[in-house]
Amino acid sequence: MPEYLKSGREAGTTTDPAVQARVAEMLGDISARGETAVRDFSRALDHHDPPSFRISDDTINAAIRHVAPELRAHIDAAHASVGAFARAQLACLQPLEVEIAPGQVLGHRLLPVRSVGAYIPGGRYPLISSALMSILTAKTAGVEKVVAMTAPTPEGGIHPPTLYAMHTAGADEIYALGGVQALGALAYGALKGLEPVDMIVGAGNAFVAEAKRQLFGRVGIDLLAGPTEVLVIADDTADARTVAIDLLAQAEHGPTSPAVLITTSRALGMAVLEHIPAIVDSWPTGDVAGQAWADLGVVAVVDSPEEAVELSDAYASEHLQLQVADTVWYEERLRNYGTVFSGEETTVAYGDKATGTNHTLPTNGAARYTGGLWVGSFIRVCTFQRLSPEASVRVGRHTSAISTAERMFGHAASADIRVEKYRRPMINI
Ligand code: HSO
Ligand code: ZN
Repeated sequence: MPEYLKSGREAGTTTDPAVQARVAEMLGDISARGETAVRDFSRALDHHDPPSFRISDDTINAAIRHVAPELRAHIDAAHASVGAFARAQLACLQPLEVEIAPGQVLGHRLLPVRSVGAYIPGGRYPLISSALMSILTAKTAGVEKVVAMTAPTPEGGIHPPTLYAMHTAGADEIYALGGVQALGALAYGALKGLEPVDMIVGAGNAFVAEAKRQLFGRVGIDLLAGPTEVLVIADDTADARTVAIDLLAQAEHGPTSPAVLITTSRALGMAVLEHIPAIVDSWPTGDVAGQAWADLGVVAVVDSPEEAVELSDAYASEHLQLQVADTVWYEERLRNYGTVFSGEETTVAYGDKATGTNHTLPTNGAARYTGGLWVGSFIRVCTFQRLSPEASVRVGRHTSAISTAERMFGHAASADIRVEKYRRPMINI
């Protein structure tokens, strides 16, 4: 059993029924009243009711000129890394055609989703990098049309650096529209000139996540993103202050973000705890990070690296950092995580912004059954089959027998007619 130097409340995984009901009501209203309902919600919730929610090319170009060239260069560098990795991953996806038995040709084609709605979270922070993660990845996969939406700023536009990232990532249409009204507009095509999209991706608050859950089926979705999580595995070689900063960095996302340290060194665990208050006090975002840490932060001391792996796999954290001497030993054994940052040289914030891996990742234990967003998320692997007449007779006999045993008369008939038809020329030969 681990020794808990600090334990936290268990992070919530269920949606508040009040949120569920409100979202259902809003989506129902948008589906029924279209743009009028979208406008009503945008006016009431964001005080935003422009003649058009769509951002024009002139506005985009003017806004971009307000972004400092140095910041643009940093965004361009992140763009290059995200794009390069997405292209490399895309190259791993290959079409297939194989003759698995004589005359029985099977295969798959890779077909990109046609249209995608990319929701870029606004909320507490304007996440510039989220625009790259969803829009650029979709465009790299070959998605024809990406419609990007993000909540308006109090001035009624879009945070210029985020707009720059959205535009350079290849968004085909950009709208200043946030929350459930944005997701409803995307799914139902509830704005003049906007066609319903096939899939919606991107993180957001609890209302946005619930709207995606309710819209799933009508449209595809990527993941149901919950609050950001971090788990650090550290041994006695780790630097306590760096570990403390890394834990609090993700806690900065919001008061419901869990941060967990698993360590084989009690001394390191104690030292990390000692560093926390001063760091919290020195950060402008310390109130949020401090609250999340107080409520959900965990420091667990384990007896062995094996126990660290077992506990980490049970958490199945979105982000996993290894600040240990032998990172390879851990990497070979760990099974459940969204992405792993190996060694002190890298950290979650790097992946969030600029290493090039996607930062849309499984939370709430979903890493047990899925990876994060990637080019493959936008590509349908659609199978096909072709049979020679001989193969049709062979497969037809199997199909007929199985269907008959299931009492599926019609299925057997559609096999039998082929067996009958293609058997004859074979007999004649
Ligand atoms: N950690 C967040 C992503 C992010 N953080 C972007 C900062 N910027 C979810 O993976
Ligand atoms: Zn983050």
